[in-house]
Amino acid sequence: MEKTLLIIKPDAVERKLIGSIIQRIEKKGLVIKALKMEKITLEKAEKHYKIHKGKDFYNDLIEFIISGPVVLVVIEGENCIQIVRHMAGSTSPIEAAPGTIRGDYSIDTLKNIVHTSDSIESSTREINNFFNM
Ligand code: 3AN
Repeated sequence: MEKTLLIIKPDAVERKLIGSIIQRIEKKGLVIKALKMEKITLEKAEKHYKIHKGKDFYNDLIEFIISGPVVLVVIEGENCIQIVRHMAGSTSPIEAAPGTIRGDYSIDTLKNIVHTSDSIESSTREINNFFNM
């Protein structure tokens, strides 16, 4: 069965949005397979965001994702990668539609509440970076 990684980012944890975000996933009918809260290491952050290395926002992105605890969630369900990406909404706060997680909770491109895997290859790589499963 398809799996995806959702990261509830430090801004969302600080703003006490963990429950609201997880509730959306459960209400949708997806299954929470694993869940943990931790402050991720610089090494794991760099591995996770390696495709963005060299971009102008890379250093800010790394600094932000290790700035406080995150909640790492492995979600399972048919087509869950695309479903959870639609639920997260666009990266741009201008385009993130109301009703999506980012559309409802963020006006910032960097501090945008959640990360979600964008393909089967990245979900496998990302889940293996944070979980033994
Ligand atoms: P998404 O998370 O929507 O798949 P990516 O993979 O393009 O977006 O970018 C990864 C993360 O980098 C975003 N979630 C956001 O936090 C940050 N980011 C992307 N583009 C920008 C940008 N132009 N300025 C600042 N931060 C950005």
